[in-house]
Amino acid sequence: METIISSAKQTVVIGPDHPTRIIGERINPTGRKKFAAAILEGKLEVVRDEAIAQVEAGADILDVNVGAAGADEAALMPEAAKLIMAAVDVPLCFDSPNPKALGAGLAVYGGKALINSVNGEEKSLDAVLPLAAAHKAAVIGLCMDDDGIPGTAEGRLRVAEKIVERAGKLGIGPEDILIDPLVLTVSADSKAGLLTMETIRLIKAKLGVNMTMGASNISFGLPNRPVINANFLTMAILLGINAPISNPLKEKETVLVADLLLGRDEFAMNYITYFRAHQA
Ligand code: THG
Repeated sequence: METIISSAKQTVVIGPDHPTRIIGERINPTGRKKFAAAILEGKLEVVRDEAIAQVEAGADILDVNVGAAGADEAALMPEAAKLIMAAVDVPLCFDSPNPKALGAGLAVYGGKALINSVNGEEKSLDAVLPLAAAHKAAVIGLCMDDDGIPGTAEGRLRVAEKIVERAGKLGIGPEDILIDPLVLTVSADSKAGLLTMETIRLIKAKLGVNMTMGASNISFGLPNRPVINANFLTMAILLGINAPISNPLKEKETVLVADLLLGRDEFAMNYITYFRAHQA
């Protein structure tokens, strides 16, 4: 199962026989007052700077979320995309709950994008899957539906199955779907991490699809977040997450080491090459 994403200049293949791909999370105003304020004022240089920093740190794909409170996402998304495409070569992942913003980003994009995201709600399936089909984009499917986020791995699997089935009816194959098991913070529910991991294992076994997740969600509200994120990422990669949404400035090494230890880095070439390029 290979998911192919591209920009005008680069192709990224996601799959079990490839290195784990990092979808850089940092173009996102959530929890970042200055970044949100800059976006609202139309100062999109912050977006470009964050794109360059993440690619230098080893991001393979960039998530683009311009959803600051009060922002006109449908206007900002294509502007952000154009700036990012002019600055870096990696493919983009358009992240918005607003189908208009997704469509506006896709309209200016020169490649095969990743859409973040569709979920099992009828409204979402009806709005987002046709966009993915029309633009021949791949899409992230969140394991939640009209009844909310299921509290069991089996419940989340059922939502994933529904998304795959409905996508298939529009000609979107399972290779163009990344399922997100959903990550909630472990500070609010001590079983949140475990439930995500059980869900990854079940969905991998039953559907065999490629998978993503918002890794940093696990540590909201806790001190020393990178160490929590790193351990969680390692476990999730072992179980089948192959394209986590994460902070490459903090977690690139974690991902390289996970691949090294899981036999996905022959002669440790990726690990060694990264350290040659990044050591002071
Ligand atoms: N699944 C999918 N997409 C997603 C998520 C998901 N997109 C958004 C989010 N969740 C993943 N992205 C982030 C981005 C940032 C943070 C967490 C997840 C984060 N930011 C710091 C904060 O809020 O405290 C701020 C960092 C800083 O100040 O530098 O934690 O689950 N499909």
